[in-house]
Amino acid sequence: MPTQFVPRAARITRNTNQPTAFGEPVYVTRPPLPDLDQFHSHLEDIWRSARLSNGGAKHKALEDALREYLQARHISLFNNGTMALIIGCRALRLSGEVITTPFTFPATPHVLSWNNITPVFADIHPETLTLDAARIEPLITSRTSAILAVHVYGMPCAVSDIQDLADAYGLKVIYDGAHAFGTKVDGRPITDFGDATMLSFHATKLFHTGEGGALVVRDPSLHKRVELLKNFGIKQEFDVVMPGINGKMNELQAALGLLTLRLVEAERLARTLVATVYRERLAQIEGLTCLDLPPNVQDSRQFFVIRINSAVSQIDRDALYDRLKEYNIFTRKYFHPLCSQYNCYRLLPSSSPKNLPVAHRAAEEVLSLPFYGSLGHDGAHRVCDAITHIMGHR
Ligand code: T4K
Repeated sequence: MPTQFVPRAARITRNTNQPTAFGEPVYVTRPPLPDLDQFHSHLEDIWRSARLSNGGAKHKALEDALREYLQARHISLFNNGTMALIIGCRALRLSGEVITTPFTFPATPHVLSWNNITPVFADIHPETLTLDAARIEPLITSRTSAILAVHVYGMPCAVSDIQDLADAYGLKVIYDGAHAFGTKVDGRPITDFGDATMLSFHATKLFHTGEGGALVVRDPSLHKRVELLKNFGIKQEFDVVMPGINGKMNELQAALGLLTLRLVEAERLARTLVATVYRERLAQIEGLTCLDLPPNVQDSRQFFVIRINSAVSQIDRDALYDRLKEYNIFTRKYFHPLCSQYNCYRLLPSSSPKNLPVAHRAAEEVLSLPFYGSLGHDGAHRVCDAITHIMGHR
């Protein structure tokens, strides 16, 4: 009789009484890195051509590869995601006020400030933690020009509801998709929604170019404006048509991207295995829930986020964050504090905590766990051992 297959997770019996600390610090992420010899070979090409920036061969090759991988109509590469978003707002000619989420990285409202636009914070949805479409409408004024929503942790925003509102009020929609590389909704690429979507290729991202980013748009004339704005507004030699800036990705970044793109699928698979261990083990803990994406969504696998309900659990999120350091595990409280709590935004009328109760609660409860392929099955179990030891079983 053939032996029945027992998944490895089920075979391992763990002593959760005395978990040991990791020998090396375990951070929230670790970038997938290509073979150094392969990178060296790209460097040799670059050295031979003496073309280091301004749309060289590597840049062109990466742009083509990403356009195909992301099924994007028009893509522009940038030196970082923040610059892509700054230029996206500029190219869409946004002004006045833009409605956005406080539950994000500070770059999101900052790009509005860099465009002399006032961010207006709306509360988030209690389950998806993305901008709550039902909270947007009451904040629309005659000064509102757009909605800037974030696919936070790769969770897609309520794209249909947001588009309906934008259509009804004549607003633009721009998405911060820093966490949503490769996310799909019902098989449709996330970059298909809204007027423009920014992607971040920072070292901490699943797909990265060290520093880098992109803006994906659907309208060809918008794409032309973005391309001009990211290169000083230069149309051709002796002809500068608008006050642009320098947002260009260089050849070294693009070369790294060409190699990293080949690692994405394997990395996503390895992260899926880590996520499986986390989900199985952490479900046993009282007051701890894992953030789940709907079944029709292909997960970018950028983050693994848990929420701690301190009314039920034995300790709160902050205590767990601190105690995990004893095991050499460095989690992150993405995104606490809220952007509306920072000095530069806290005096805005929309920053009042009474307008943002769901976001305030989420910011107290979320914790991003170490999440990268090389953490592996055993590493994921050791993280769970530590959490279980600190928080206790159900
Ligand atoms: N919008 C949203 C919603 C974003 O989350 C971000 C960036 C942006 C816009 C802006 O996109 P970019 O302009 O950055 O393209 C990190 C990243 O710097 C930032 O890109 C990212 N979001 C944010 C969520 O995380 P920090 O300050 O938390 O990074 P840091 O240096 O503490 O790194 C976290 C951990 O990652 C480290 O403990 C170790 C590991 N790490 C980090 C780096 C830089 C590595 O292993 N290797 C590395 O090279 O912001």
